Amino acid sequence: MMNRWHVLKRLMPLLAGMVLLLSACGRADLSALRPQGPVAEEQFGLMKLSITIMTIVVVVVFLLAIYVIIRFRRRPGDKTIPVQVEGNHKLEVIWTVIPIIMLIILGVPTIKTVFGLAEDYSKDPNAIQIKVTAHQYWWEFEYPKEGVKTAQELIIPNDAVISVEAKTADVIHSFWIPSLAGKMDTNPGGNVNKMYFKAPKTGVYLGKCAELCGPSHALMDFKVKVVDRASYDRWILAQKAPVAMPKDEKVAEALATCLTCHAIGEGNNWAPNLTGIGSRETVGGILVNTDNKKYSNEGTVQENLERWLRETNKVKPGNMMGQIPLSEDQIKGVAEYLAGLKLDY
Ligand code: HEC
Ligand SMILES: [Cu+2]
Repeated sequence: MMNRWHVLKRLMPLLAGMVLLLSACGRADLSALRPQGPVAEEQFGLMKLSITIMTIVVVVVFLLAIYVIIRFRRRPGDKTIPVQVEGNHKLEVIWTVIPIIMLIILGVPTIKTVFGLAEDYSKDPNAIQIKVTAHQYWWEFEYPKEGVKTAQELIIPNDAVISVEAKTADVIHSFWIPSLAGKMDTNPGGNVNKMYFKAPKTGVYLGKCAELCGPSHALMDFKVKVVDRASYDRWILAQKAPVAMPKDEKVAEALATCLTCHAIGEGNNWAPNLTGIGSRETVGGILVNTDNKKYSNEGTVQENLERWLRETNKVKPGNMMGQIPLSEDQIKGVAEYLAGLKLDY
């Protein structure tokens, strides 16, 4: 009894560590194991089904193996050669039929779900149409019907099917919102891959790039913000409203450089559209905007914008913006202007 307790005490830290590790798997905004919409739920259902079947197989095979090893072991002094069995009709039929039945149980729902999830809503007038373009290392979201383009933060209503057409501007990436849907690869060569999902619960969900795409792959995060229909409509309108340029001449001058790549308001350009950047959840998808900073990637919008401009290549190594040479005054001024670009919705 004492002895067993001793062993348990030594295992405690390990067990505690595992509990901690596994508890992180439960984040509702991030985990495929806590689905927050019907598509993710179906995918989770398939995971549970296949894990259950595989567990049964492992348990049965191990029990049989252990039984055989013990029951037919060589006993001390026994020098005889065991009976050599060749072919057993009954056993052969059993171990052919059981796997076939298991494959059918696994295969039928899998094929049904996979084909169901491939349904094409890209022509459905009631669905929200989103064109996703993956870039090293950021996400572009275009709403072709509404004429709106944004980056790093996908705003969607909670009452519609979201139809996604995903492509890449450079290398392979993969579009994944673990607790809602995915993954969907974006392939070079003009490929467009389609998927759909629904997000009935309002809230903010974390999205990821799920395909190693370069040094900042792990930082290629995005947010999905699910809002009610009225907020969504307000957001679309706000996103299309004209945006005032900075009053301060020095700031306007510095901003002119930025606008060779970015667009603010109506314009169109290849780098992230910065309209409403002051009211987004993040800067660059990875610096989280918050007023009570806890982690090193957090700060106020102003702090995060300054940090992005001050050390662009440190925040996202290998990014396509690069370090723009700016004075400390310019950094503060431009960041202040951008932080003030807020959308009411
Ligand atoms: C050479 C083109 C280029 C120039 C010039 C440029 N940027 Fe960028 N910028 C980018 C690209 C590309 C990204 C996306 C980087 C990434 O996330 O990997 C980006 C990202 C950003 C982001 C984060 C966007 C988001 O959606 O969260 C901000 C803010 C930003 N730039 C501000 C500026 C400002 C301010 C200037 C001018 C001082 C500027 N940029 C100049 C190309 C450029
Ligand atoms: Cu990527």
